[in-house]
Amino acid sequence: MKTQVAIIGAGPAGLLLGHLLKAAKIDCVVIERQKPNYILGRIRAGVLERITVDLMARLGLDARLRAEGLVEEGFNLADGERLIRIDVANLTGKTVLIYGQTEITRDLMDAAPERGLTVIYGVNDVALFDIEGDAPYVTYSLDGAQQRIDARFLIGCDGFHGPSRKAIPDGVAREYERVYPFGWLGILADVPPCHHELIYANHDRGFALASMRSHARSRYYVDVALSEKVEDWSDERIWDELAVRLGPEAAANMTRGPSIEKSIAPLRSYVFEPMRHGSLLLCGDAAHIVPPTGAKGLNLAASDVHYAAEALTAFFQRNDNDAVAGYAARALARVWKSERFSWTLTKLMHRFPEDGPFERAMQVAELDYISGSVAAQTSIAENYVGLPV
Ligand code: RFL
Ligand code: PHB
Repeated sequence: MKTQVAIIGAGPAGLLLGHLLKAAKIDCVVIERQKPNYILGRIRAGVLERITVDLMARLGLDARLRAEGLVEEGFNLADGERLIRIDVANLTGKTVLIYGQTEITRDLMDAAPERGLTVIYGVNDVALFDIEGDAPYVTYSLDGAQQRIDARFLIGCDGFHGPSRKAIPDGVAREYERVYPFGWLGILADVPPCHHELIYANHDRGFALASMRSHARSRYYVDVALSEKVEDWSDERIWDELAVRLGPEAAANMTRGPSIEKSIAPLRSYVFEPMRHGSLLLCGDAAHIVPPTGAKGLNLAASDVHYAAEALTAFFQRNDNDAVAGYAARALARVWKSERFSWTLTKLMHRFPEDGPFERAMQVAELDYISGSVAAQTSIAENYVGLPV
């Protein structure tokens, strides 16, 4: 098969990019290891920045998101007893939208056939070749048969564990990584949220987050040591822990119910440079990971895809090579700022095993400062709502 752009991975990054390229009349094919139902079963992000909503609007795929998404004007930091509200709407003039990654992915998947976007699911043994030249190609097997796609560009949208990043030679690559000594145990339940806005809590017993997917579906997290097993956490144990960590006001309004999903996600900060090598561009989790504190991962994937679509459109429509050459620098400038914010919020809201009384006092002092400073709240709000693209 021959195409202009071969995209590896049909998560939000790969599907969004495929649709944007199709809209720009650029030929592309997406290949994906999993089947659609598996992808839709992965419970992940819930908070969308403007860039992500705007891209869906540009594609004309925002009808369900506008109808079902919850507009959030602020969020809260909890410190034991008190709630510190960050009034995002008043401080920045912008809002975020609660709408699950699963739903965005479903909207993009459902629209693929009618937009002529080819997505090949269930491929194995994906390998990338000749990425340093002008005629790269990707091979894979499907139902036991070996296949090959020749393209002008390959785009790695295959998440943290995919093969694309690994195709870039060690000699040109640079990795930055911080692995955190805890994970987030998440629970999804069909119960009303305990609060109409998100609450990120730093309690003596550890971190907790109250989030939601709708007025009838809640998403909660507590941080746990990496040695913990999800089987050791009954629903009741999680609800008990949430009630303590989120503070009395949230606990009083919390409705308990059976979990419909429960999993532990490890926390990591990671950046891979460069995000382009020759004819291979990386987008989303394939190039970087942020800890979920601050809800930046999916939104960074969206901004990468926006830059990549602009660069590829300039190349194919105007013979402009410079935009592709500049892709990595443009994307990384935004990536590093989101890495900084996610890391800062993670440090502020979690207990690290190595922390002593001094570090704890610094967290308390910082939360105190934030609670009394419009400048500090504005800084947090403008990062939370999404930095300019
Ligand atoms: P994905 O979603 O991992 O998709 C990559 C796709 O590539 C496929 N793939 C392959 N395909 C072919 N061949 C191979 N060899 C392949 N290997 C892999 C995979 O099957 C998959 O379909 O990456 P993408 O598209 O870059 O999207 C990134 C986001 O998924 C991720 O950043 C967010 O989910 C992170 N995240 C959050 N981000 C936010 O913006 N807001 C949030 O509120 C938020 N909450 C979260 C999160 C991530 C979490 N977990 C579990 C990691 C909460 C959690 C708990
Ligand atoms: C979620 O709703 O899953 C969620 C919300 C905010 C975060 C991370 C995850 O920072």
